[in-house]
Amino acid sequence: MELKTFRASTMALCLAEVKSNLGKDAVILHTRTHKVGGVMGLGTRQVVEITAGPPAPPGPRAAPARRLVNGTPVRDEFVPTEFVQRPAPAETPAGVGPRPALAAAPAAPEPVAAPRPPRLATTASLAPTSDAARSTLHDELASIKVLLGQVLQVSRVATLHAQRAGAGVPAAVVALGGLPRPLMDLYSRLLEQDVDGAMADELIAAVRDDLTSDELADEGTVRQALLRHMSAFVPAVDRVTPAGRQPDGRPLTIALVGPTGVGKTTTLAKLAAAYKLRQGKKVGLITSDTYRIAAVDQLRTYAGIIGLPLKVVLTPGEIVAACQSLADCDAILIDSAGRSQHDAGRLDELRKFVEAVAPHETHLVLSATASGPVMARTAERFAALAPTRVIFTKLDEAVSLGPLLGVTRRVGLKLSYFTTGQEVPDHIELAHSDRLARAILAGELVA
Ligand SMILES: Nc1nc2c(ncn2[C@@H]2O[C@H](COP(=O)(O)OP(=O)(O)O)[C@@H](O)[C@H]2O)c(=O)[nH]1
Ligand SMILES: [Mg+2]
Repeated sequence: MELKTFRASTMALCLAEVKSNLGKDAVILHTRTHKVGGVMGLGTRQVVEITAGPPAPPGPRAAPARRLVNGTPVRDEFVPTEFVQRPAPAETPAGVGPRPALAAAPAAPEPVAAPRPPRLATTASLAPTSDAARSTLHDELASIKVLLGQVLQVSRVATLHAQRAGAGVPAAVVALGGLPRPLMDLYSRLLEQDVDGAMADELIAAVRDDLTSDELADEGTVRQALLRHMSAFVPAVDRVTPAGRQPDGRPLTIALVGPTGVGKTTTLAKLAAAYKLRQGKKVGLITSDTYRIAAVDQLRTYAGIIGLPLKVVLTPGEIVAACQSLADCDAILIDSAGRSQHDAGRLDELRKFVEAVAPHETHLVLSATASGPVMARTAERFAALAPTRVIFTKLDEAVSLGPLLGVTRRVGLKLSYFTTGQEVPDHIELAHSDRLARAILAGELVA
């Protein structure tokens, strides 16, 4: 028989090639799928290869060969009759006696009546008579089970990925079929927790490159490696900046900026309480949030309870004077009015306040309850205020923490604090990369 090898990017295309070259009754002897190109397994291209020959002449039972039925390669013998819908009544039962090769099948109308039930193809006898045959059947069923599991998981991951990316499934996901189970599980976990798709790809590729194949089979080792890589994406300050006189002679001056309602005032009160009550430092408060009477009252109430001086300022000139009047403090904490990232004019006004003070630290406050794209856009607009740190608030209320990974990386600033509830002063903690990485995988902060 004259054999030919056909190659294409998908099985369907390759089969179409075979059909158009050798006809619909072509005999398929071998199929193989392999990958070409790409870097570290990502971006590889799949190539499907089919070796086929022309239809075999009619005659006694030919050597086992696969054939095309409606574009699907199947083994000729051992196809259980219940899976085959035959148009003609008189047909030799499958697996019994010699059957003509498909090539010689009497002009069966093509395609065969549709829709047809799924057809299983196996090389093992379904009624094994020997131990060897039983073992072959067992092995084949086991490998089908594994394959099916992989297919289901790849399709689950692909769906998640497509939802995240809002686009089709990238080549990287298609290439995931061969990922070890622990890595695949963590990959879907990242996507379930709303980690940006491209970032999840990057993390998984990094872990895979880091570990040996033995290590990749161990769930604990894979998890630790992933946490290490995730932590690297969310750098944190790791210590509270000590209050006290700074090299420029001024008290440590910290401003909080961010959109309305994210928790700036509450967080400022928590920080003030921590400096004063836990560290015994002398703290002064300033607010420029005079747009809402309630906003000043809110901070005044906290200042009264904690026992701190509060200055309310209306202009950039006044804020400089207020800082000078608090020069004997160890720390000056500045609250600001929330600014919509869509309101360029007011954002510019806030920028003038901040520039007049030149704080030692400006913390951008972002609520973890916002979506990744919203946080990213907000951070972009507030970049005009030259923030130096990021505070994530409301970690207790966020549905998933995955977006924090992408946002932190995009902003390129260290994390300073997380807040985890409404209570002043308790619901605040120093940011820790590892803790956040664990929380992202767990879906919540865990003790
Ligand atoms: N669940 C939860 N609520 C918070 C947290 N931080 C602040 N809040 C609440 O968010 C609302 C707005 O807070 P506020 O400090 O006034 O926000 P601002 O407009 O940015 O100053 C208030 O009801 C706070 O109690 C937090 O970490 N978790
Ligand atoms: Mg406020």
